[in-house]
Amino acid sequence: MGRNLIYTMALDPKGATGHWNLAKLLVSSLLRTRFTGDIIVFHNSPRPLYMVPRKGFREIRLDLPRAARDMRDFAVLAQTCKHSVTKWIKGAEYDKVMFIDCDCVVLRNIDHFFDDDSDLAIFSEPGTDIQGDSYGGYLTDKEWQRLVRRGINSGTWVVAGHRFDTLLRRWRTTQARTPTQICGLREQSAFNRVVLDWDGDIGELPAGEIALPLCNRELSHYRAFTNCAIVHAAGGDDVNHKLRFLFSAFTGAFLFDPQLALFNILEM
Ligand SMILES: [Mn+2]
Repeated sequence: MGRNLIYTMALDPKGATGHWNLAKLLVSSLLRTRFTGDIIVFHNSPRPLYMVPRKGFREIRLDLPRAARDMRDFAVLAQTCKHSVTKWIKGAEYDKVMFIDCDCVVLRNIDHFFDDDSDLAIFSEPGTDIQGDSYGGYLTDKEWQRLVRRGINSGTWVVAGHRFDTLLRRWRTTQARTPTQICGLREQSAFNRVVLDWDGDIGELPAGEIALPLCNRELSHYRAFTNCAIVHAAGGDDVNHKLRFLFSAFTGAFLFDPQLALFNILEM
């Protein structure tokens, strides 16, 4: 068995710290749950995530490919960086590579996400149709009319290391094309296209272990997300809103005890 890798992308507008902190919550949650693989965070802050290095964790400075014109342009550029990392990550060195959006925390160990035999494991969101404008921007007309399938989230997937380059190259070239349908999220729509055309075994990440409580009503029940392995704050609009929610998920999972010791220290 080779080594596994998780990477995420945390880019902030100049002077902002929102995504930097989201990534830190995510990495801390992975380390607290004893993830056994390597972790890489790409970020654009001069400040390191941790003052004390963590074993198996690396941070890489990455700047936007060009200056952003406005906040919307910034978000598009930042999302595009998800598939621009083959210079730093050599997929063949790993058994599996997982991408996790930085607006996620893990509530328990996710080593088993890497056990699947398929060479691409994805998360199809419950209660969605791939024709939604978040997923279906690159569907053909026929698929738009007839394909029955859930939309695929581009924020959590695992690929076999030897196919990592292929996946990212296809994702990048697809996204460079003009969408063929109504398209809200171009990066995620391009990912859906690549999965539909994938020439290999496709698996689903463990059912019921990924929750999107801020955008998916199927999983919005409190128990549904507190029992999940990954909580993904997709659709949480503003970064501070996501941070507040994920901070509460993190503290609920890792800093809670029935005597509320931490709270009582702070509220002496
Ligand atoms: Mn996300």
